[in-house]
Amino acid sequence: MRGILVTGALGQIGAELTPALRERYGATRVVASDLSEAQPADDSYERLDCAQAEAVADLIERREIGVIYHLAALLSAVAEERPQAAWSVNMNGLYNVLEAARHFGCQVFFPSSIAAFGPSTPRRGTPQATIQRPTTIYGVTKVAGELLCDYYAIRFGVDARGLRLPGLVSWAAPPGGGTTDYAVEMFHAAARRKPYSCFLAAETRLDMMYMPDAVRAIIELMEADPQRLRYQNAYNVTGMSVTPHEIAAQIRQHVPSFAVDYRIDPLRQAIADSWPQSLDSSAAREDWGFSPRFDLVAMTRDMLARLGETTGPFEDPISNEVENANARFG
Ligand code: NAD
Ligand code: AKB
Repeated sequence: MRGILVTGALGQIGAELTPALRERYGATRVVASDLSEAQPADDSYERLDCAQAEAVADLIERREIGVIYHLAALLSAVAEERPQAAWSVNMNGLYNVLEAARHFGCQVFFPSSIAAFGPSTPRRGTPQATIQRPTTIYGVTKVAGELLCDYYAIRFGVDARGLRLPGLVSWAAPPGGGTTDYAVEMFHAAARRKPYSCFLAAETRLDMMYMPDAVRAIIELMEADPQRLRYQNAYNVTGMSVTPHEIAAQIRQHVPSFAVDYRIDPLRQAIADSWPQSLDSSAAREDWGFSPRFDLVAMTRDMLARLGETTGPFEDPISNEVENANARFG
């Protein structure tokens, strides 16, 4: 059995996808890689800068890699601050991975994003095939990445598959500098009984998905029967369509004292305003059975429970006071 390589494995997705792959395919088969110099005692991790073509090809040959989950990228907000670096990492990194995949016959997973759409895209029920004219450098690299994967599939027969992921909410690792990070930050603040200043406006509606659904979708797509994949690369997937106000209200079901104010960051607000509000994921459902399990209610319950395990038992001082008062006075 050839190995499995995860690039950008120390990021938000890699922190949960890598253990899931190890559990499913065997710990020794999965090589995690990222920029960090960290050297674990075993050979489960290798430092790899994806922008270095020779290093990518060398690792894939040396470790006899057959499948690549290519997660390394700069996310939307960071990319907008450093557009040249974003082009280098997101585009040259993908090109190097696809070239190595062509040479060594690897299957490739490429995560696209809701950012691959732009202001001229229909914002509600955004179709699988529609206008893609993003106005961010991150979105430009995602559309170009989708097209490059298609090209390598058609021209060279590389089995390159991908999802257009919405904002992902998770507890295991912090998000890496995106526009949807506010959702994760809100849960962390609530779990620490802190107020939160949201950088997007209260009514900004975007697609989101809980990480366990994203990890399952990635693995299901990669294992899907290729004959059934009409699109192969860049399937729309989503778990919920929510606003900061709605997430905060759901958190208050568990933490009644949770306070949010809105201090809008014009850069990230402009990015969010250019993205879809609700993706149509019917093609993913029909072609390979995509079916998310977490809605806002289930995700909120699970996030707060998981964060409670790391920050201590989940207690809200104000709701406790109310409960104590009720207990005292009947
Ligand atoms: P992240 O920022 O948390 O992690 C990215 C990782 O890539 C980091 O650990 C970073 O060190 C690494 N990296 C950066 N430059 C590198 C380079 N030159 N070579 C090797 N590694 C490098 O990102 P994430 O949230 O885990 O996202 C992974 C992928 O999924 C990205 O392509 C992102 O665009 C896509 N995606 C993420 C989301 C989300 O909400 N998290 C949504 C849609 C798409
Ligand atoms: C970001 O906000 O940049 C990411 C994404 C939706 O691609 N979370």
